[in-house]
Amino acid sequence: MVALQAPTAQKTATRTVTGGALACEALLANGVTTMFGYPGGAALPFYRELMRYPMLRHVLVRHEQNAAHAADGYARTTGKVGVCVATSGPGATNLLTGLATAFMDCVPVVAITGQVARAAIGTQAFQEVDVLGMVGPITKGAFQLQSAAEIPEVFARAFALAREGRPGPVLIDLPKDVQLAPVEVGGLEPSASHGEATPELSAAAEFALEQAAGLLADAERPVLVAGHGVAMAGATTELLRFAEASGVPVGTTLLGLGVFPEHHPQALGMVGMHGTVQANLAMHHADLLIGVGMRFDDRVVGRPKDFAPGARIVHVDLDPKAFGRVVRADVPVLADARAALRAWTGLARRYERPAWWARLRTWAADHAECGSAEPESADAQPTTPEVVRALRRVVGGAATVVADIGQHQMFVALHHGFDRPGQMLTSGGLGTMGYALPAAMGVKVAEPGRPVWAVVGDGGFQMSAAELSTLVANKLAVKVLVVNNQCLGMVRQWQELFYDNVYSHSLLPQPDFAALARAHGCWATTVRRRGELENALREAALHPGPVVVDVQVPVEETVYPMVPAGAVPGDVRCVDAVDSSLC
Ligand SMILES: Cc1ncc(C[n+]2csc(CCOP(=O)(O)OP(=O)(O)O)c2C)c(N)n1
Repeated sequence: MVALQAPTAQKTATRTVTGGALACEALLANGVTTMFGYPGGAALPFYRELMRYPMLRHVLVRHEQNAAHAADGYARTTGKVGVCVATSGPGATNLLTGLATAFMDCVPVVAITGQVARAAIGTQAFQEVDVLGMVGPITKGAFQLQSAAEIPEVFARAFALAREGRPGPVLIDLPKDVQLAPVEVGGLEPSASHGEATPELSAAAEFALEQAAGLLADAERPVLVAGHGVAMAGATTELLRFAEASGVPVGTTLLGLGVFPEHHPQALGMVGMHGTVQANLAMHHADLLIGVGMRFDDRVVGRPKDFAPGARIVHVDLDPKAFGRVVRADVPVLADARAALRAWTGLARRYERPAWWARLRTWAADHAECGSAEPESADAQPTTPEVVRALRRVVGGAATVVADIGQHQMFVALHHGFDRPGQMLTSGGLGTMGYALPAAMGVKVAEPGRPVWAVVGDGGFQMSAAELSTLVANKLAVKVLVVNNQCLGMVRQWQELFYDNVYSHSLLPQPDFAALARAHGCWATTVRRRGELENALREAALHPGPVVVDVQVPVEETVYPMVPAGAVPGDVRCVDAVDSSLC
């Protein structure tokens, strides 16, 4: 719990408002225009006041978890802090998965929860939970208000905390009596600016970059892996300049997809468990590995002690805790990605390294068709790679694609092709099924003019399908593409490869999704044959409202390439389960 002094700002003409009203004004003062939420008893004073502030748009969701995911999608798209609201008790606990999702992926979100009145806290009152106790590990901070007078200062601190450094979620718990309390206030000044200039480099970072530049000049087999931090720092132009100035090959993490154009001749594609063969082999055989704005998480690294065995590792990150957490950092560079890449470009010389490029190109050419075979007959069910490529043809590069979790997510990452940051959103760190549909809703609220597609599995779709009603009620033309393999595909894949083909609880009976979508008021269609696929997607894209396209794909698909769990990127496989020889 954080207790604060009453604000000392100079007041001009004073007014008396309730804490709930002051919370609304504090949201406005922090640049908020939109929030996603769900009311309940302990939040009702705030909700009463909200109706007096038409400048604050509130989207009423169907489950609080989805409010957090929508705020997350809104934040990832706008770069602003996303806001979600819930009542105490079950409302607050329902937010937790969404906050953990945002925490893992460094997404700035402020969650406001109602709380029972202060006198009742600690008495097991109706709908009382110790939400501050619960969110400690999944937020950057949590505040419980002790008086209405604290609201402006606590809100300003919470928004600043959500944005600064490694961004993430922050929770503000508003006891009901604090929302009801009258408080005298002066005029509230909106906070000056929510944008950020490029941070300066420290002397230590400059020195580390000089060392790194020396290593790069000497390296014969360098590779750079760019992550989400590049997007968050707004450093894609700097990355492109650095890559072209130095000639280094570039891979991206799952959350880094789009920070380096995938069609660039130096692009290797995605690294990690389902990354491309060339990107994974490049990491394994590199003599210099440069990680920029990425965490070296286990899905990228595999077995840490055997990761990139011949490489020196340069790690650029603005979070000092990232260094050495999973793999060694021979040269840690504590810096914002934009500032670091800009400075390093000034030190870089271009080396062609023909032998290294010959190996990279051979790996890419040998495995170009990996895992993407298409059936011959127009009557067959389409494969998921084929569905993803058709989607790309239909939507072009303009759409934001929000992928849920599972096989379809990896197929999207591998086969769509991403050229700009923010073009693909997904829950990378927590891997939260049910994320895509509500996050796409947040994206659509943020950017109504941009096509937004949620690509979901039949499992994940059933976790958030109720939000179809929110889409309809708010006229949000999100397009939902259900990749329907009638099973929990990624679970089924692991059971096939590692659990003796015992399909324990992974086959998924399901309703008629098109009928379900129509019941919510969406336009919907079902695709059973590959010959129907592209037309259905085109029709869906042209429809003015929310749509659901249920595409039935084979049950027994397997995502390749794959680095088996516990292996290293050099063990990447590009073959079916029967022939499990290494590449
Ligand atoms: C909330 C949640 N529960 C369970 C999991 C574990 N999990 C990961 S992928 C997956 C299967 C997803 O199935 P589906 O949504 O149908 O997508 P598919 O893999 O078939 O493309 C499961 C259960 C998870 N990631 N998130």
